[in-house]
Amino acid sequence: MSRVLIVVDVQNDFCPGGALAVPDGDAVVPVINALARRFDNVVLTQDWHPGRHISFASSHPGKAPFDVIDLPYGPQVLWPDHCIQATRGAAFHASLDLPQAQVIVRKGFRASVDSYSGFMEADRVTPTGLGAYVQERGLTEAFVVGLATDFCVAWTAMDARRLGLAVTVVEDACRGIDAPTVPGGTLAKAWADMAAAGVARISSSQV
Ligand code: VGL
Ligand code: ZN
Repeated sequence: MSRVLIVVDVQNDFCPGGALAVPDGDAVVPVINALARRFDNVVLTQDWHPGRHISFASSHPGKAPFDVIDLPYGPQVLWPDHCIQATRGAAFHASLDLPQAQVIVRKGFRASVDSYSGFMEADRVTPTGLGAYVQERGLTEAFVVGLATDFCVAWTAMDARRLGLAVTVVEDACRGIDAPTVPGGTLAKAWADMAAAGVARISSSQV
């Protein structure tokens, strides 16, 4: 099988001190750097929002981060402003050391639609191009790592399954937000949804 490592959103705003900091988010960096040495194919995703974005609570008067609203494409969790195009917060973590990465897929750059997945925007019809890339390159097995486990990692992993790839999430190379927007929190739900979709879950020592 031809393997690809998909490194999701290891950006300053998702690390401690960032606008949407994932607890312990920067702990994934050394794990991912080491893991990536064992892959011929490495792809990065980068959350890349315009200054006003539909996923920002600041775009909806009276709403606060972690409120959920209904949009034409479904429910949308609202977030603090984050990963604004070409800001320091949107940059990759300075210690992420992946010179071998072949492709950087930016997502969430349309003001009126969010994109957790590296493959398909939240409207579920607009592709990013990553699906065509993996198919044209003959990549059949995806390992997904990065931030955040329960949003962009999970959505990317499940979309990779929909494309027919074998998919594994490397748990110690991910960290989650665990938003209280669903009973039991979003992290447990994401792991359950991924398991139901046939996504495998391992630690980096098992890769
Ligand atoms: C993400 C929330 C909003 C993520 C991106 O990378 O998981 N989460 N934008
Ligand atoms: Zn975002």
